[in-house]
Amino acid sequence: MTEVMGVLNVTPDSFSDGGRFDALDAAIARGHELVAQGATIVDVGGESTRPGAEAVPPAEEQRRVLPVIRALVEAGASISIDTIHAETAEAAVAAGASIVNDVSGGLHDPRMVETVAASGAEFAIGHWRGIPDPAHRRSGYLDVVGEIREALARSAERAVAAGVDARRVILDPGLGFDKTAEQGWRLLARLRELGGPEARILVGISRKRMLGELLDALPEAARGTGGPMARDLATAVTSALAVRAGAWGVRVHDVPSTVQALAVAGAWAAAERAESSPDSAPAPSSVPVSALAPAPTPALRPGRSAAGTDPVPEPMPRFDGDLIRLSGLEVRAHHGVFDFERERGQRFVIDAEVSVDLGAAARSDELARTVHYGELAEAISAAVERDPVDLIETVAERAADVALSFDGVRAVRLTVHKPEAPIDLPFGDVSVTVVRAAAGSGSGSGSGSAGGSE
Ligand code: PMM
Repeated sequence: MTEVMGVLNVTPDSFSDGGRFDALDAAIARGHELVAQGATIVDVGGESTRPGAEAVPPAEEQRRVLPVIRALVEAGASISIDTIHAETAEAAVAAGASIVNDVSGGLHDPRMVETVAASGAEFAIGHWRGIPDPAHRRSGYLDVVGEIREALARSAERAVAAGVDARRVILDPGLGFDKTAEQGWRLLARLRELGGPEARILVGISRKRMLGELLDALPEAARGTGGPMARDLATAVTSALAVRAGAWGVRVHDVPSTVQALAVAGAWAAAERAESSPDSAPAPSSVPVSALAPAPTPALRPGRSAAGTDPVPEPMPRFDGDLIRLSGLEVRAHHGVFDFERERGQRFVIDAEVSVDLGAAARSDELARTVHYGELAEAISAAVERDPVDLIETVAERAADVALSFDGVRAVRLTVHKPEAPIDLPFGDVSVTVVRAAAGSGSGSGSGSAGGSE
């Protein structure tokens, strides 16, 4: 499902809302409106991070955001707190926020990573090189995608070392934050390369200058009304393309336009799936926004193209459309290369996603037309408990094979975590992921168990 993060800037100096929502009631009403329009998360911020914006002391930031968060959480909304201050993050999570959205990725406030770890919140890590410089004097990159991927990985490692669960990390390229428009477009074009295949990538393009620069090059009569709202159509189109390119979520000011763009792209993606698998065509009228899944993504192997710069794409099993996700399945088993691992056994944790058409089951409400998740859990558990092997790769392969044997399963992405692995350094988790397609599923290369592992 695509996450649509609706922006709620509770700031008098906000570029985007002109300060209209700085009064408490109006801010809460705006939050409700964002949810009604289709926002799955409301991103509440009390300090603008836009270039040139005035710094706000954390106490004032909290005065602005905390009552809004409490009221929206009370009404059942899912909230992220947009802050670079640990103190505000801590108070916001205590008030009910479930995501800390830090555009500095924990770099601005040295206490941030420990605070997020202790709070148990999800952590959206933005790429940042300091308080954004409107003159772009810090926008020099030799390889913008590679450098930002590495910087995000470093920030994520710091967070995990401080105790943040790696599965709770979200990565954001930080468009507009010390990046030129050209660099921003390159990042979008290679979005999937910013993290591993499991990474959740958040894109905040909304109303940003890179869109303004693009629109300024159009004939005047095509540009619309001017002002930040004139960028909402371009925001919606770019956000839908970003999701198609692999984004997990998009952060936007104008939710309806993006929800509409996602619905269009979702209908398109559903039709593509129907074309590749005629029996599973969903009724076009029932395509939800969440049907939009990233286009089949080529895995990247470290080779180079003839031009010498671009990674060479390798076919991967097609893994889009409806999914059943089973996560955190705990199994005790005796795998590993050391004798003590074989003797004592240890905990393995499995996350599995099976790609299966859920349309028939959803319409008929019949269990027989879907994958019974209880049976799936038991089958995977039994496959993991089997005779000991050295590698978690082997365990993952066995479990994926079992998942593929369920009727209707077209592909499986399965991760085996070994959180108690014998590593002599502090670490959060180690895991392997395999992605496999059913033979004859029409997925990816389509011949037998095709796919890659990381
Ligand atoms: N951009 C702004 C603020 N918060 N959060 C995330 N995760 N990603 C972004 O790109 C981002 C953000 C810029 O400020 P605005 O709210 O005034 O647009």
